Amino acid sequence: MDIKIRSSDPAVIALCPVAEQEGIATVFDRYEMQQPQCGFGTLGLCCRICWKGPCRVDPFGDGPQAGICGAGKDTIVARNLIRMMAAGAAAHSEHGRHIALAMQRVGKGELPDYHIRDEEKLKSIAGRLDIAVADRTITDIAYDVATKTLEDYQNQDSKVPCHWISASLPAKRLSLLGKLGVLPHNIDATVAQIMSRTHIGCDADPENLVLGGMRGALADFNGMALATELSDAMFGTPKPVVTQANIGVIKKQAVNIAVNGHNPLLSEVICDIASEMNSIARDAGASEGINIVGICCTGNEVMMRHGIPLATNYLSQEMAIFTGALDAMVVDVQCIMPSLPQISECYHTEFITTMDENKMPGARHVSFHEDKARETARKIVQYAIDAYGRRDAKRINIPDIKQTAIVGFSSEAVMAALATLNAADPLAPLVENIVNGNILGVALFAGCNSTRAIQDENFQVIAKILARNNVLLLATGCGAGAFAKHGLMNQQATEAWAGDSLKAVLTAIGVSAGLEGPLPLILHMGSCVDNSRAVQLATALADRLNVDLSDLPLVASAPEAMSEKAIAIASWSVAIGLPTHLGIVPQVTGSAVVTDLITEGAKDLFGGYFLVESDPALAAEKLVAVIREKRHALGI
Ligand code: BF8
Ligand code: SF4
Repeated sequence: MDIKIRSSDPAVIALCPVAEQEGIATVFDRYEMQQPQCGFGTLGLCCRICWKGPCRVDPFGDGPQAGICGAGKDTIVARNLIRMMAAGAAAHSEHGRHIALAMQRVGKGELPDYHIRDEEKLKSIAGRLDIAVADRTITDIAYDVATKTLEDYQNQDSKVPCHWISASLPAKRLSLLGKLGVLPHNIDATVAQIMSRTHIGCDADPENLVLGGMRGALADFNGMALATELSDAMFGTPKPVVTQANIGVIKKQAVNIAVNGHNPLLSEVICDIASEMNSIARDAGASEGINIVGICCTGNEVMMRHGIPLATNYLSQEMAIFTGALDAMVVDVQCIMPSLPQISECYHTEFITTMDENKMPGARHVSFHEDKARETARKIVQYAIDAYGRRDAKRINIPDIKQTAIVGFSSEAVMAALATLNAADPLAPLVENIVNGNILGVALFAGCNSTRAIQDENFQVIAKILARNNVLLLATGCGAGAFAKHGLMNQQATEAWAGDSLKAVLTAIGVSAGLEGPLPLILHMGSCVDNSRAVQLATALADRLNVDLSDLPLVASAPEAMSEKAIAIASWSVAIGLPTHLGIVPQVTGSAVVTDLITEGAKDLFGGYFLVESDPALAAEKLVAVIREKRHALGI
């Protein structure tokens, strides 16, 4: 197998041969075995919505042009697309609900294992939600913040939009979305409505379906915004921290525990307990104690709050086990490959699921509930220590591949860094440098890895070209993981890749903020739910300039988008007005009507639109052109 064409990550290239030698299939082998993938599915033309199906529409016009019920290609493609948006919204919003319910119980004094670690953040959230803070205890404020947040899952008055979206977007954008009828009033109801209107024999109008999907995507934004903000209040708002990324962060002499998934309610407690159990690990022979490493978005969460090193991102999560030195992988929800427990069985690795609604055959299940969080975490860490004793020294193979990364640029951290240049008006230096062209524009990289691209490659190619063109770069999710692993989130990368004027700005801010050098080339804003951080910054900029988000020289890019969550994110990105690049052709091209709707049609409605380009260099050129167009329209 030519591994190079599957991944640009040197750690993957080093470890795939180990898998081959062991006779264990990886995601890259399974990709090969799926070729050729179904053409109807690729075009979005396969419908399995009822048991008369599956039905497929012939894309060349020769065979059937409608399913058995009469649904044509436009209906089928639109229904398939918006069901994916609904699933993404459900996933992010379940995560958010979990955090909100936990915060409500903290407010009631029912969860002694959790606290409000960032009281200032909680108070600022309370202010945004119109909740009084004066002369009140932190727990009372937390209870009210959580309760008001949960109203976004309960409100039945469709004329009253969700609190969080109302508190997060510029007034101009909210007014437009309201006029288009796509402001969600209730996350659960919005998701349920998409499922209902796509049932057989319901909404068949592609435009109406896509607009319904956009409301679902905006519900996704609402769910992720509340998840991010409440997590910050409970676990701390990220600040810049120096750490390392890639598989070389796994240590031979330590009990290595990978936390994989998404929700900080689990990973935060594992980190706390691990630091308390170091001596037990040393007594078991691990001279370096316990080493927690992160994978996927949980990796981003603990990396930005605690500087925990990142082992890898989505597509290479299996590789951590092939090092032979991973003693446990602890997972919660989302983007966890079902192959992992089977691969763990070939090694000494304990694979532990923790959420009762997310079990996997072959895994050890340790049911995690917030009221017994520390006790459960202790049990999990002990399983890892026990597994350490079962390691096979001959199978240990940890490629010494890792890069320094400076991470943790929450919008508060960005504002704090800017405030060192202008305390009275922190946004002023950013605005001035955008207006004078030192910063050409801003690009937010988000989303996953996909086997449809060479892992991490699109991210790197596009980012380097944009940086040369003086575009300020932000990143979240597995995109952020890609940049961290490939050494693009450190100061050396700024020296190597930033255009001259961007470098000067990043250096002025970095030096003044005490980093003794420039800010990193790409600012790490967190996990996937943390895309709301970038929107917060963009909203501040738009308000400051008295324009809408669609007027700003701001673009988004998901060069390796894969999951339903990524589809939801990319869709709300369009809905809030951003030109949004996809490096993977979406499964909609079987319908010219839907394809036009989400590209040209969306531009007329929202200002934002999908820009599909799978060649990364061309994509970068197109994004630079879009940014220049936006500048021109603003007269700057
Ligand atoms: O939420 S970027 S592969 S891990 S979906 Fe998944 Fe995609 Fe990674 Fe995080 Ni986001
Ligand atoms: Fe076929 Fe219509 Fe059923 Fe879809 S809903 S599977 S197109 S009959």
